[in-house]
Amino acid sequence: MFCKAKDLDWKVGRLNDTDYQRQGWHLSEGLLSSVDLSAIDALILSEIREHLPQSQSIQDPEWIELAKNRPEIVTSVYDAIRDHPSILELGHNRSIVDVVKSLIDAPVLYNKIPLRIDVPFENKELAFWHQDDFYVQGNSQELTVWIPLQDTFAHTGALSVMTSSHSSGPIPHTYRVGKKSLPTGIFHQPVNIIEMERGSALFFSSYLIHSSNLNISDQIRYSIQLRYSSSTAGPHSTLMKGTVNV
Ligand SMILES: O=C(O)CCC(=O)C(=O)O
Repeated sequence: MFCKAKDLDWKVGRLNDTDYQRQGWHLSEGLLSSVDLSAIDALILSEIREHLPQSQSIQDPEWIELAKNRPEIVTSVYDAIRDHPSILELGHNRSIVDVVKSLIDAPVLYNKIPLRIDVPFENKELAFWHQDDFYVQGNSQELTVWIPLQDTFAHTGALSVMTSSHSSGPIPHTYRVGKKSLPTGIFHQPVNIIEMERGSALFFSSYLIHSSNLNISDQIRYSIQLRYSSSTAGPHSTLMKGTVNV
């Protein structure tokens, strides 16, 4: 059973009382078609085939076994597809950009677009609770669009969000663990795990506190994180490889 967020009526323009404004996040179900994602599927599959030529899909069971046992191969697939034009292209997808335009003024897309490959039971790259703003250091009108390439249940590692936490604005991330930093003293707030079908996209404020969950399924969890900034809300981040108009 997937989370059924009320669909934002973005077609009529920017509204004052939207779920995005109240919750700090908006789930747009069925926003993307298979065609919208097929270039990225094909890109990943072509890199998988460099290591396992007979692979039939990005969820090929043999590939998943190889990925579990040989993390260096996952890293090499990740490195080979990083910054590929078809990932940047998704950031210009009309359906996505129309929603972004309904949420922030004069958006631009950051050129740094991570494509995560989360192998079952691998915890090294899990993102602990954080605001993207802490790491991106952009202006106050920035948002992330989180797009899974497969149905993503809680057990696949669906994202957790602390609903309405964006309304606090930027908060200190004072607890350090490795390269990551977490806020403290905020965990009394309600948390939702956003289960998503392939084709859905989650839009959330860069002030929304959120975290990864461990993928304990038998599938690889692929996801793309597009980030947009507003051209009218102050300087953009200098850490995100520049911006492009959408
Ligand atoms: O995909 C994930 O698990 C974490 C993504 C995330 O935290 C982010 O995009 O800011």
